[in-house]
Amino acid sequence: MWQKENLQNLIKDKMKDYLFIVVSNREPYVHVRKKGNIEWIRGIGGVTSALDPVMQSCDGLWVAYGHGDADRDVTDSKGKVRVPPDQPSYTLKRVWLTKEEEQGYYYGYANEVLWPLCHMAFERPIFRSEDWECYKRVNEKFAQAIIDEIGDRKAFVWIQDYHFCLLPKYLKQKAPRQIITAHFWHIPWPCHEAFRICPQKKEILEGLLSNDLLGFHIRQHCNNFLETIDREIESKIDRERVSIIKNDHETLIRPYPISVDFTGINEVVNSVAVQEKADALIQEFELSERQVLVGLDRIDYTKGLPDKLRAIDRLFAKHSELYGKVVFLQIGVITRLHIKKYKELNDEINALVEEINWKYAVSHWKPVVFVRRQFSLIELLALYRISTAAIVSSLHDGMNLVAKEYISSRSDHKGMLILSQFTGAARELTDAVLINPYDCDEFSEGIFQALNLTEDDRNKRMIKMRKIIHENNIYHWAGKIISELLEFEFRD
Ligand code: GDG
Repeated sequence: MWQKENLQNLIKDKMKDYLFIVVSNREPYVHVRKKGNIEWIRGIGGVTSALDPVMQSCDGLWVAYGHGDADRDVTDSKGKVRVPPDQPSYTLKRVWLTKEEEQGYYYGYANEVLWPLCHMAFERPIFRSEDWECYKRVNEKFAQAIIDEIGDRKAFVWIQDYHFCLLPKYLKQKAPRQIITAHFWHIPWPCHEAFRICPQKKEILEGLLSNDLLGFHIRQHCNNFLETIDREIESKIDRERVSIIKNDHETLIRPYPISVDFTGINEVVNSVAVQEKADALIQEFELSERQVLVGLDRIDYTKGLPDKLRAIDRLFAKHSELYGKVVFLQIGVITRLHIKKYKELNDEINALVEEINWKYAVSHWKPVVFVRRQFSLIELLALYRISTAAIVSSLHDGMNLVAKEYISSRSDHKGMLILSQFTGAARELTDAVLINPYDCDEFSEGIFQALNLTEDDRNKRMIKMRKIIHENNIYHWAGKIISELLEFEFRD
């Protein structure tokens, strides 16, 4: 079984003569100014939570956009700083972007085109040619930042996500013999019919085909990608090797389901700190003697938050015996608020919460508590542990790490996961209560079922799911990708 130590050893043995570089938009650590002092926080989001333990194991270089208001104060002249700040073990190199670049590349092309294009959530992408030009410029800027670090060395570069479709192409153009790239696509890859509307589709696909290895969470996303290439790009598809050959260059296409640090979570979850935080949450939100349903999502239209609230509404409409006995506690951190759709979603959520509480609340009890502050890891684990069940209601999700964190945190074998069948995680976690978030009746029935499971049933299902995540943990994910990456040989 892959654990932190295997990964460390693999990297120490095989990577020693090379540079190992991870590139992502979001940085793992952000420096901010608070009351005149400089403080640091961990970046939130799936990619960061997944890769930080991997980088700590191998002392690599992480290249990311530096957006904290004190980021420049702690870096050297090349934008570099050692992290984690309290236990430095690898280097973070920050790339600086202007407001216009952030707008066009991040909010514009990445999040108003590629994000809605790849998620089947029926949100229309907004194509603006100026955003595309900006996206290309920023990809070029990242390529130059990486090339500056590599010098005359050889490097394995591991690119994260949909912000960097053109980065592999630029890197290979600048240093064809020195770089081998793997690219992991953290969101779904849609069917060809959905993708073909994109005006820049050919350049995006050609950019991605500059990679040596291209990974998705599940086989279906790989198949969708192969079909897209088949229909759009002149190339040869090798179905045996599952690869695409274009202009004598081969790109391997592989499924790697991302996961969480199961062992790490289990080491922390039984601590006194988590127990104390659990008690504090019970007191703060008046949860004593009540069944608690929990949710934790970025506020994003793909996460199905209005659908989750409507299912809660239906649950109370059908089951008045639950009044006063069940509370739904949702943590939701606001992201991408500069995008109109996200503002509207936020308003829609506020209105739904207010309406549900107005309908059902009685003295000393309201059915929904919506908390908008960011939780620390300790609080997050405490939240998971006080629950009867957690609800993940994504309309479409590459994987969903909250689902896997939740299962990992329940070393007591209690709790239950109510999980949308449209998440990548649903492929592995078949013992969860699987729901269709679009079907309000079925969804609310699923919640009711999860509240009323026998202890024995709960136990058996949790044990099975925990075994799966214990084995397919984050080190397994990273280990598989890095092992495959190391098989490539640099061109002479
Ligand atoms: C993308 C894909 C894929 C959230 N709020 C807090 C907090 N978080 C952490 C969670 C979890 C992560 O953020 C969210 O990860 P998800 O996987 O659920 O979702 P995305 O951000 O959309 O991630 C997704 C992922 O990439 C990885 O490939 O699974 O499909 O969309 O780790 O715990 N963490 C803390 N406080 C919060 O308030 N500490």
